[in-house]
Amino acid sequence: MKDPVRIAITGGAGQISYSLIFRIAAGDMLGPDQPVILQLLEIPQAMEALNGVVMEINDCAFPLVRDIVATDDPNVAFKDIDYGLLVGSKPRGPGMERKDLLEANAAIFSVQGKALNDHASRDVKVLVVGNPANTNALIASCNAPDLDAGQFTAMTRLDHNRAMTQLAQKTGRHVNDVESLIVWGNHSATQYPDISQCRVDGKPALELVERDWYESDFIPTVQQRGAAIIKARGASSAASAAAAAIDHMHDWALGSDGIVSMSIPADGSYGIEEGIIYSYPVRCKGGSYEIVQGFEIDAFSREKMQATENELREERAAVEHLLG
Ligand code: NAX
Repeated sequence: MKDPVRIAITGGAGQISYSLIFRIAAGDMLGPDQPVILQLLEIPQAMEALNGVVMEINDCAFPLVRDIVATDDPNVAFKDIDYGLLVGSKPRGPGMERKDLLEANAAIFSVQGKALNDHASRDVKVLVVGNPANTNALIASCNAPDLDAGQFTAMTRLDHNRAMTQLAQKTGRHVNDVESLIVWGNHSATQYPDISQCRVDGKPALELVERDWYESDFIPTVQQRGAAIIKARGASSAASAAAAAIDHMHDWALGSDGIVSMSIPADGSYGIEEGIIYSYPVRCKGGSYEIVQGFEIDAFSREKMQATENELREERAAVEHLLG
C-alpha cells in the first residue's frame, strides 16, 4: 500500500461535498490503492453539521481513510495537503449584486490562498469549484506567491461533461465515442462549448449535426444547464459537480484519456493573454497538464472565446485590489 496523501475539501458540510467526500474516500479520485487523510474545512456555524458528516464517514468504515480532520481554520485544513478541493464559497444572497458576490468570495479566497502558500505541500494541486470559480482561483493563486500559478485550477469539467452528453445523445452515440470537445473560457453562461474540433465515432461532429442546432440549441443548453437543474431539482447540481471534480483531479493526478477541459492560467495560447484563469483543451500525463495547441479558430469561435475572456477580465478588474 502507498503512503497516505492529504486531501483538503472546503465547504465540507455542503451539498457537493456530501457526494464528493464519500467518493474520494471510496478511492474514485486517486485509485483503490491510495490511502487518504481527509482535512475538512467549514465556517464555525457549520461545524456541527460537519461533525455529522465525519460521523457518517466513520460509519462507512472505508478501508482507504486513514484519518479525518474537521476544522474551521484554513491553516489547519491546508497543513501539508497534496490536493485541495475548494468547494465552499458564499452563495448569492437576496439583493446581492454580482460585484458584491465577487468581493465576498474574493475575501474568502485571498485568506485561503495565503493559508495554502504557508502550509500546503509544495506540490499541491488545487481545484476551485466554489463560484465564481475562475476568479476565485485567480485570487487564491495571487495570494500564494511561493506556489506556482499553474498549481491553481478551476472547474469547467462539469460543463465539458454536460456538453459531451448533449452531443452524444443528439448523434445517437455514446460519450465514449466523442473526442476533442472543448469548453473555452469562464465557468458561467458566457462559456463557449466548442464542437468544431470534435469527432464522434471518428467523424467530424459538425458534419453530423445541423449548424442551427449547434448554435441555437446545443450552446445555450450547455451554458444554461445549471439553471435547468435548479428548476427541475429545486437545488443546484451536486452529484454531477462532485463527479466532475473527481474527473478533474483524477485526470490531473493520473492522466487523461484524450482531451479534457480545465480552467488554468492563460499563457497567451490561442490569443488569450496572461492574467486570468481560462478554460482550455488540455491533456494530462504524469501529474501535469499541457494545453493542446494547433486547433484552427474560425471567426465564430473567436467571437465566443473573446466574449468569455472579456467577462473574466471584468471579474478580475472588480477584485484587482485583492490580488496581492
Ligand atoms: P452549499 O451551500 O450546499 O455548500 C457550501 C458550503 O461551503 C456550506 O456548507 C458553507 O458553510 C461552506 N462555506 C462557506 N464559506 C466557507 C469558507 N470560507 N470556508 C469553508 N467553507 C465555507 O453549496 P454547494 O451546492 O455545495 O456548492 C458549492 C459551490 O460550488 C457554490 O459556490 C456553487 O456555486 C459551486 N458550483 C460550481 C460548479 C462548477 O462547475 N464550477 C458547479 C456546481 C456548483 O454550482
